[in-house]
Amino acid sequence: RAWQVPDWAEAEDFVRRFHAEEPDQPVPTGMRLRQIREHLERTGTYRHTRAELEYGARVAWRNSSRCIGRLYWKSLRVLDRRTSATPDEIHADLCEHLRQATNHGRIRPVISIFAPATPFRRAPLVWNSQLIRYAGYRTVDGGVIGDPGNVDFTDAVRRLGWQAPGGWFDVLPLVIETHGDKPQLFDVPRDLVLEVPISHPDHPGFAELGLRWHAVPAISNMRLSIGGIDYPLAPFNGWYMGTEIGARNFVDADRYDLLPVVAELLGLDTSRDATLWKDRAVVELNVAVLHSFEAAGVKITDHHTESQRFLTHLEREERAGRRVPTDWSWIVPPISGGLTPVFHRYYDEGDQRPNFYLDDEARA
Ligand code: HEM
Ligand code: NRG
Repeated sequence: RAWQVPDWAEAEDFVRRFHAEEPDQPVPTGMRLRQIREHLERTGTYRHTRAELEYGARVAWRNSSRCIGRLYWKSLRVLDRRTSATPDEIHADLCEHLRQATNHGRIRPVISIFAPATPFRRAPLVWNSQLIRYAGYRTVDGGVIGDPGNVDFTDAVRRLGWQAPGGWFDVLPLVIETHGDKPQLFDVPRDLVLEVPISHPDHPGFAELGLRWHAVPAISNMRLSIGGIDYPLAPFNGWYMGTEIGARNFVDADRYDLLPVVAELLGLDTSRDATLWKDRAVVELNVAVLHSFEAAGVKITDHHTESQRFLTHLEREERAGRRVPTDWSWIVPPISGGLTPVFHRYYDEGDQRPNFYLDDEARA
């Protein structure tokens, strides 16, 4: 994505909002606005203060209309990494991000913000969609070993020289690109990847499937946009909602596609759809995911609890006089939708900034 001159109106709107929500700034609003305007005219860009950066990142989360976890938006830890320039520095910062986020299972929401796009320098990029993802390998018979969702990315890192172990849950290397140079590969140190082996409280056979998942979902391919400035590399994480793993990653036909395997383990009648074998299997899979994370002491949430918390968030925001743009089709969980309160109502829609954006430029 080519660099763009930050829009003055967006910068002004952002700073005014920031000062309105957080009064007691050391510099008066008018003075800060004049400063920004002058920088924009002289250099074609401006630089956020740490306080602006922190507020901007938290509000970008608050404005993420697809996120059900927004009740905690104020607790986001912001790591200012704008001066990290080389792939080695960036890799060290990403490792530190994972360390602080994982916190031995007591997961903390964290965002690391790297250099923005400016007229003088291209912003650094990470090609991975998340800091931790499992490789997927196409087999000769047309099947896949590993995560089918990451087959193309896995091909790309192999072309860059990655020696693939060829297993079902191989953590992919990080691909870091700076200044548009050839990207560099880095392994994620094993001790920074907390994983949970999946077992079921009532079905011992479950553990023998050898399933596992990583503790921390850390999205690394979304652009953070604050006050007209783009931060293409700003990986963030919270913790998982069980359904993301138990109803999507393990279940989608173009992911691990495990319902037939689970149904066989449970001895279900799979001869016709109307036996509801898929529904029964998916529920037990979700029981297993929540049970396993809890047993391992890794923070996770279930869709009932999180739906209720999201409605609490809506109430709080309403009381503060703010709109909460919300995308019904992403907020309603992929199982038992109608059993959760988020199903039974309508929401404000629309795009409020700061926010996170997915650019569909092909990186792999
Ligand atoms: C999406 C939960 C933290 C930003 C989602 C989704 C869930 C979720 C269930 C839908 C994912 C999907 O269907 O693939 C949570 C929980 C959190 C959390 C339980 C715990 C604290 C965060 C944080 C940020 C964030 C810290 C950013 C600072 C987003 C964004 C999306 C999203 C931008 C949309 C992603 C996309 O378009 O692919 N979240 N989230 N979330 N969340 Fe959160
Ligand atoms: N469904 C994806 C992760 C998307 C974001 N979910 C979160 N975000 N919980 C998956 O890996 O299954 N977060 O920042 O916590």
